Amino acid sequence: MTDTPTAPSALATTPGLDAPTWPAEFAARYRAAGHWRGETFGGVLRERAAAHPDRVALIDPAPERRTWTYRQLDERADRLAAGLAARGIGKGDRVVVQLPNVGEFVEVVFALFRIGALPVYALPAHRDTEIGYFCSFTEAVAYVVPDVHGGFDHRRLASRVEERTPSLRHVFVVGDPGEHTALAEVSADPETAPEGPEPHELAFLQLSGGTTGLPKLIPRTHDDYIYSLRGSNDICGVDGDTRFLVLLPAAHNFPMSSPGWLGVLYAGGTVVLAPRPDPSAAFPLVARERITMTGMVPPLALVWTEAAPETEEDLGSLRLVLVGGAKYSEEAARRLEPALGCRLMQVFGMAEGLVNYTRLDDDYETIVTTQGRPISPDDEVRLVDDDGEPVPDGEFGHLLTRGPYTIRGYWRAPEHNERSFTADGFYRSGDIARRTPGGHLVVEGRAKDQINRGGEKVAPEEVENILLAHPAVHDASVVAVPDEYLGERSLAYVILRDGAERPGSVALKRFVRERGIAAYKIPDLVEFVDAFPETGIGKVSKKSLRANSPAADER
Ligand code: AMP
Ligand code: DBH
Repeated sequence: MTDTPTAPSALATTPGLDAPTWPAEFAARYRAAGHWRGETFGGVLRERAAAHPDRVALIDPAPERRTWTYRQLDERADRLAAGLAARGIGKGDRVVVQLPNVGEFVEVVFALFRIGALPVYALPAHRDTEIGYFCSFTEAVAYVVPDVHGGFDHRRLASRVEERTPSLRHVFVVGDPGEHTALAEVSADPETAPEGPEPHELAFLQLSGGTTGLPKLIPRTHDDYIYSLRGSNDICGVDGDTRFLVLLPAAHNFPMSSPGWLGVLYAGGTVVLAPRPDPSAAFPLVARERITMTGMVPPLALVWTEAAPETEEDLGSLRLVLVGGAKYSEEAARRLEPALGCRLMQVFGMAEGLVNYTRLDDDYETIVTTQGRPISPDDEVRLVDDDGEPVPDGEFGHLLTRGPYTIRGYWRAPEHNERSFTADGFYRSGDIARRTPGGHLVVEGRAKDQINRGGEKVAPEEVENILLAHPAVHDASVVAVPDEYLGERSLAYVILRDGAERPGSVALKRFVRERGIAAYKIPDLVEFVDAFPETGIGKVSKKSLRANSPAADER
C-alpha cells in the first residue's frame, strides 16, 4: 500500500486490495501525524484483555443476560478464529455476516479480524436480493446467520443463496443450525490459528447506502478505521467507564464507529446490545445497565424524547446521546436535552469515511442547528458548485472530502470510482452542505439519487429494477416524499403497459417484497400515472440509463 504510485493512479487498483488506496505521500503523512499507528483490531483486543482481563466488555441482555469480560471475548475470538481457519477460511476471504444485535456478532467479527478474513456487513433486514448479491459479488466463502430473527428463517435464505453461489462453502448459524453448521461448534485450539493481517490491510467491507442498482462495498483498513474510532472517542469523551447501548443494527457504520461499539471496546468500556430500540424495551436496559451513552437516528430520537418524560425507568445515568444518519430538525433537537436530561451531540457521517460531530463544548445554538465538524484536522472538505468550483464562504455546495479515514475508491468498482471520486481522490458524497462562520457544517440537502428514510438509505434504482420486472409495469420512478416522522418516505410512480390490468398498490408492494428485498425498501406509496411528473425524473430517461446498467444484465 505504501508503495502505490501517485496520480494519475489514484484510480488504479492495488493488487490484493481490490480498490484504489491512499497515495504513498498521503499514507506517509497520516502515519507521521500519528493518525495511523499500526494497530489491528485483533491486536487491540489482545492488549485490552491483557490490561484489564476481568472488566466487562460486552453484555447481551436477552433472552437471558450474558456477559463477556475482555479476557473471555479475547479467548472466544481466538478459539473461533482457529475453528474458522481449520475449515479453510483464511486471510482475505470474504464472509457475509448477517446477525442482529447479539454477542456472537462481536465474537465473529473479532475472530475474522484475527485471521484477516473480511466481514461483509449485511443488515438483518436484507433478503435474497441483497444477500445473493453480496455473496456472489464478493465470492464469499461463508455466510453467518441467526436461525430465526423477527419471524424470518435465515437458514432457509442461506440454503437458497448457497444453491446459487458456487463460492459459498459454509453457512454458520447462531442457534439451531438446521441443515447447516452451528457457530457454537466452530472452535479449535488457538495455537493452530494463522498469522493475522497487517495494519494497512483491509479489515472489512462496509456497505454504502447507495444510489445505484446494487449497493457498493466500502473497503476499510485497520489503520484508517481505528483512527476514526480514536478520534471519535476523544470527541465524545469515551473511556473505560463508558457504558454504551447499541440501539441501531450493530452492522451499521454509525453504531459501529461513531463512537460505536468498536470505539467503546477500543477504550476499554462496556458495550450493551439492545435487542430492540424502542423505549419500552430500551429504557429498562438504560436503567438496569446504567447506560451512559448511546446513538440513534432522528425518528427514534423523536420517540425517545416523547416517551422519556412519561417513563418510570431511571434514565439518570445517561450522559450523552448522539443523533445522526439523517437530518435532525432544529425543533426536535431543542427538545432532546430537556426531555432526556443529558447532552445532545449531532453526528453527520458516512460509511465511506468522513464523520462530523458537534463538540461537547460547542455553544447550544451550534449543537441544535449544525451537523458538526470533521473528526480530524487532516479531513479535507470542499464545497463546490456544479462545475466543481469552490463556492464562496457560507454558501452551499456539493460536499467533497478526502482524508485519513475516507476511502479512495469502492471495492472492485472501477467505473463507479470514476464517477464517485475526483481525479485527486476526493469522494463525492452527494450531500449539499454549507459551512458556518464557526466552521461547522449544515446539511442542506442532497444531490444524489437516494431516499433517506429516517437514516435507512434506499437507492431508487434498486427498487425501480424490481418494479420493472412486474409484467404490468412499463416504467417506474421511485422518489422521496416528505414525511413528518421519517423525514422522507418513498413513492413509486408507475406507468402501466398498454392494455395491462392495473395491479392494486398492495399487490405491487407484495410483488416487491416477494422478490426478496429488505422491507424498508418497499415503496411506502404507489401512484399510477400516464407519464412521470417533472420532479420525479431528470432530463435523461432513467429507463434508458437502467437498460444499460450492469444491474439490468442480471435480471
Ligand atoms: P451511508 O451511505 O448509509 O453511509 O449514509 C451516509 C449519508 O447519510 C450521508 O452522505 C448523508 O446523506 C446522510 N446523513 C448521515 N448523517 C446525517 C445527518 N446528521 N444529517 C443529514 N444527513 C445525514
Ligand atoms: O448515515 C450514516 O452512514 C452515518 C451517520 C452517522 C455514519 O456512517 C456514521 C455516523 O458513522
